[in-house]
Amino acid sequence: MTSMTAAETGRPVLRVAQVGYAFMGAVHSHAWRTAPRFFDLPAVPQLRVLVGRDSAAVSAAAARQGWEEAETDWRRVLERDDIDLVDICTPGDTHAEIAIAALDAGKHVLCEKPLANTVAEAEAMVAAADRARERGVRAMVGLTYRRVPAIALARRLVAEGRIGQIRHVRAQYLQDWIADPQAPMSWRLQAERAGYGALGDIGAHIIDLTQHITGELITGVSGAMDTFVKERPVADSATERGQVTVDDAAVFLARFSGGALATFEATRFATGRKNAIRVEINGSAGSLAFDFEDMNVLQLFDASESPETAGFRRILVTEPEHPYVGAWWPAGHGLGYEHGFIHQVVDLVTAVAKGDEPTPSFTEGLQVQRVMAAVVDSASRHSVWVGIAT
Ligand code: SOE
Repeated sequence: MTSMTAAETGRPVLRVAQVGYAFMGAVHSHAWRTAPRFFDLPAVPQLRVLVGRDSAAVSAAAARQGWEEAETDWRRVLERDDIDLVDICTPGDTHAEIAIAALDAGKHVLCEKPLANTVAEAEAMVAAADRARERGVRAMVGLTYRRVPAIALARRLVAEGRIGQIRHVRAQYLQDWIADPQAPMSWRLQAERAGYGALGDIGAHIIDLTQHITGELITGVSGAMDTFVKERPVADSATERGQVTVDDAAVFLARFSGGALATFEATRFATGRKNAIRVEINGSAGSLAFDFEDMNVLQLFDASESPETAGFRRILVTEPEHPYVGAWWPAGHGLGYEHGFIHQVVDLVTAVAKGDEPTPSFTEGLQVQRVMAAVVDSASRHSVWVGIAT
């Protein structure tokens, strides 16, 4: 499958290069391909080049995922005049290097989360994004779940004051894919590649989501972390074992800038939970609850209703009035994991074409990084309270 051409659409094109083609790369490729087919975009993405280190594998992935060309060196892509945007879907250890070089080369950047592996790297990326902005070049971090319609609706309801002043935020991101001690090593379990474990891979999402929904920032944390299985088999080897150097689970208490008290839990050891992103927010006038395992639903409790009939209402977030939903299927037919990534492309392309600042910005990605670093700091000092400048 090839990308739509400018002639087909009569619109400007946005020529994309994507680095990485595994799980995240495949989801991003699908989003780049699909967004212009359902949304009326001001510019049409063209899937120009897919980049990966293994020549045969990247060529096969390019053909499968709909890219015009394959390339083994991202640096060569930055030298090309026919690339407008670089999408980074690699492990965290390469984010800073690729993103800074791409921005300095005048390419817009979309970078997967977490923004970087350290606060220092994230700060350097923000500085590059600031330099680039002066030349009209945009940067965005891929905290994708913001674009799940039920989450976007939750943010809208909070902003409208529907649940009043926020008292509690309760957030969990629960997976179980390494609960089995025999699950093999992967880059996600190595600090030098991934930075953090559950905290960075999935905790980053709930830090971002809760701040996004409430419109408030986390001002301090007290955390605890553990690595339950410290050594794992190396895939394709009968004898070799590798050291797990990241956290398997992270929990923390937090305070929000509006005064809410919060609890967070990120783990890959919640047996039976596959991708349960659960957020509950209790306000003075009501509550909201979301679980990604039932992602087309948002629960709303309105405290002003008569106690006789009040209760959590299950809102099926599939009406055309709901954020992003109008572009899709008739009411009740539901969206899936991949749609958040498509909506991310829609918002990014729209911002780039209009010259607006896309969100979440690298600055927002840096703030998430600071919260994670504070959790690690606190955990390493036996859960001491660590403040975060807002
Ligand atoms: C793996 O744990 C992972 O793919 C995360 O890296 C993603 O960000 C999340 O969307 C699903 O889980």
